[in-house]
Amino acid sequence: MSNGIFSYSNVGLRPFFQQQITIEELDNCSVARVTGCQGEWLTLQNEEGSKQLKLPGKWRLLSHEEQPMIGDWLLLDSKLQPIRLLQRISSLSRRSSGHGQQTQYIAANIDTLFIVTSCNRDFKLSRIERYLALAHEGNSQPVILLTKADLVDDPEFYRREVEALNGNTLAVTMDARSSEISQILKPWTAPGETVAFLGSSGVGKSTLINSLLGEVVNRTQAARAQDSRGRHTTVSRHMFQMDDGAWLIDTPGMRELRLGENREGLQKVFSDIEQFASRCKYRGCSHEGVMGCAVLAAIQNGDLDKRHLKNYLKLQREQEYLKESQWQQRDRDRRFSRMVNQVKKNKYGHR
Ligand SMILES: Nc1nc2c(ncn2[C@@H]2O[C@H](COP(=O)(O)OP(=O)(O)O)[C@@H](O)[C@H]2O)c(=O)[nH]1
Ligand SMILES: [Mg+2]
Ligand SMILES: [Zn+2]
Repeated sequence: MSNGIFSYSNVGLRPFFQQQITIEELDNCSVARVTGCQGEWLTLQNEEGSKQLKLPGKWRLLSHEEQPMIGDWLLLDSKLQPIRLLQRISSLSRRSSGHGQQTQYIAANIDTLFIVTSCNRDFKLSRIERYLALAHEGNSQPVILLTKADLVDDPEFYRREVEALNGNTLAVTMDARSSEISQILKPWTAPGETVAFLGSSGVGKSTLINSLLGEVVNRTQAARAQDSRGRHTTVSRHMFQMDDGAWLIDTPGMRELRLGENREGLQKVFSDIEQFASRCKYRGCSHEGVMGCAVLAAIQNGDLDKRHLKNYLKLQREQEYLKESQWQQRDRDRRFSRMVNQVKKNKYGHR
């Protein structure tokens, strides 16, 4: 810690987490925040400072979700070996692209998700809605940071556009290089707060983080490497603490951010549509034919925006496709294990 004083509230150990530790554990164990992940190596921060820990092998057998990610709280025994993760208050994940449909976990226990987009080419309401759904899906509070306000004539136009989206989203315009960034972002960066930055590459995430940390850091860039199958994986991820302030998490450049399984995100961002939909004549209405469709009627009356509906249907289809492919995957797994059992039974076991 930069000020030499470590207090759990300073690093974000809220009552929500404290309550998960038994009195007995309080006596014998300690808690540390996972501030870095690099393959099987974790960087942990506790009252004694920062240390590296190699994750014991049995942890590697757990699902991705059950393994530590940055932002997690880890309970350690007296020998500083990990006992268990504390239940997360939020997590940020996305589905990776391609056939695998694997969920990729980005960070845990994020209080505020800064969705960064610039007031120019990058600005797309439908993308912002997707990010908003992602934030709600993971249970963090989104705030839209509109950078490069210095490069457009009317930055307020962009702010109004965002704030007119369903759900009263908060948006702030800024020049990410300005010396006032710490002041502008202060409402979300009090001690113990954890914030993450999400957005396309080039929109100013690193510039913002550098401004907040008060130094030029290159360390926000996640190192990339290839795993044994030649796929790109991010091997290194870190969070950084501002002087006496919040934890900052940069997210690796993500071209594609697809929603996970959880429908809550969509429900929040598109609650207006879902409200109209409950009045459609037919249950399971696709809102694509006019027969008794209250959603299309709302569009006709100007109560709903066409783009908004189009985006909703698109994101919904994506999510349905995910469910289907997971079901197919499970089905395949089942058939495979039946086959294996059969082979074992017939004693043709060894290959
Ligand atoms: N004029 C202007 N340039 C900016 C602003 N924010 C970022 N930049 C520039 O845009 C480029 C990309 O910024 P960077 O922080 O690396 O984006 P990142 O990929 O999101 O981390 C850099 O050259 C920044 O100086 C801004 O608000 N105004
Ligand atoms: Mg960057
Ligand atoms: Zn309908």
